[in-house]
Amino acid sequence: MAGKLSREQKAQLEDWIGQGPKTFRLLYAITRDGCSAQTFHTKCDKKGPTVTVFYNPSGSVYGGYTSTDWDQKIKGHSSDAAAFLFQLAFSGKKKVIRFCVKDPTKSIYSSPYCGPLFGANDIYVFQNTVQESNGVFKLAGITSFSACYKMDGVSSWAEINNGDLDVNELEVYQLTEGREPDVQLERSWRTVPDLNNKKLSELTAAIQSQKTPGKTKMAGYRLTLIGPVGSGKSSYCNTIMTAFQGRVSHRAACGKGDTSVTNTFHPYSVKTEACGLLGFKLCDTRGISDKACLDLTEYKHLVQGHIPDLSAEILQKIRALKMFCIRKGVSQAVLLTHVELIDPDVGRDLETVFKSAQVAESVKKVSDLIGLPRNSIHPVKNYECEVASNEKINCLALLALQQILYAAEDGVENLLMKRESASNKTGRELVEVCGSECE
Ligand SMILES: Nc1nc2c(ncn2[C@@H]2O[C@H](COP(=O)(O)OP(=O)(O)O)[C@@H](O)[C@H]2O)c(=O)[nH]1
Ligand SMILES: [Mg+2]
Repeated sequence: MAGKLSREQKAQLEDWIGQGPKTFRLLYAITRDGCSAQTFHTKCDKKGPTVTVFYNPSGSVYGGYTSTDWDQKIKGHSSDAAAFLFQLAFSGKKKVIRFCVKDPTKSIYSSPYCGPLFGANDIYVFQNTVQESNGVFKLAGITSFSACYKMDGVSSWAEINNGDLDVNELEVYQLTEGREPDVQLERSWRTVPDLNNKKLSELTAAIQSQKTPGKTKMAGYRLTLIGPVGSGKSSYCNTIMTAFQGRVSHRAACGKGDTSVTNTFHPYSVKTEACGLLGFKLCDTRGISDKACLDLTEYKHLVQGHIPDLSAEILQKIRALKMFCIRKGVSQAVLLTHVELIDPDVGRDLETVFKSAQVAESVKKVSDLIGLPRNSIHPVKNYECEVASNEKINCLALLALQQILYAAEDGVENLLMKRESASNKTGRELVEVCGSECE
């Protein structure tokens, strides 16, 4: 088990601890090992520097670092001037603060009856054993504000832990000097064929021949790309057009900035010499930012066929979108863009994408965040600096497109069945794709 801490979060901790890169070895995880003071000490005592991390149901991540040993035999405080508490995320959003120790003589407290305990109950996590209920451990410990740690930047524990000590996971990692080796899984996390020209021809042929279900009068599938500004929605349109036309496409305007380069809802048809217009349109939308909440009414108009300007949105609202799409029978998938930036190996060779532990971790994270199954999440790398068509980039983009079209087909089949059973009701046939920016 690799643990839930992302590479970016590990890098932040390394930065705070100083003295170069560290290897994080997961010693203890309450979902795996049970939440018990005894197990914590059995697994974590006398292991040197450790980091304890709490993950709560609201999406907050926080914890404590100590450079000294946990040791139940001490039955008291240990001194550690290097210890600190930290915050890595609050309510699903990145928020990084380090809280330095102000009374190093009381940095941590070891006792056979207690789980990890920092300060004079600055975080007193749990006693004895805690049972899990519906995926949540109610730790029922104590959090004393600013007893032995300087809580600069927050005014209460509620700004760190959302007001309680409920967690879905608590992990303790042992830290040793030296960089973690880049992890390549022994077996691919998704079985896919090699990304080569042969596969590219197969994918192109399969997508070109994919028809909309015969009984509908629909002209084709509309694949609407929704996601944050800069997540790569317009670039994905270009990547798909590149894959079919054999040279890099610039039809959709792309770019970086706070506001969207794409100003309107723009449907792109794809034409090939062999087949003419293909049976889908890629609908590029303005990016959504987190400056304001998503206006769900606007979105409803969008999925019901009207074309408004999308205003701003916050990520959590994607879950509301998801539920809305489920109710409307709209199929959904996620494009995990910028995949080559997740893992340097993937950047060097896109072929390793399905063997990369970091990519697998990101797919899992997106799946947890949005609440869609992992097989609805498709890693892609868009054309960005490349000026020539590349079979691996094309294959990855078309593998995603093919799965999205399958989901669309299934969605329409469901709608047709519904229509048959409620004969005079009209159905709507649409496919939704949520763009997602990887970390
Ligand atoms: N490295 C990398 N850059 C990308 C990728 N996708 C998009 N970009 C870049 O990210 C920026 C924003 O992309 P864009 O498609 O305009 O995002 P949009 O706002 O979602 O339409 C552009 O500079 C793109 O070149 C990707 O997969 N990898
Ligand atoms: Mg755009």
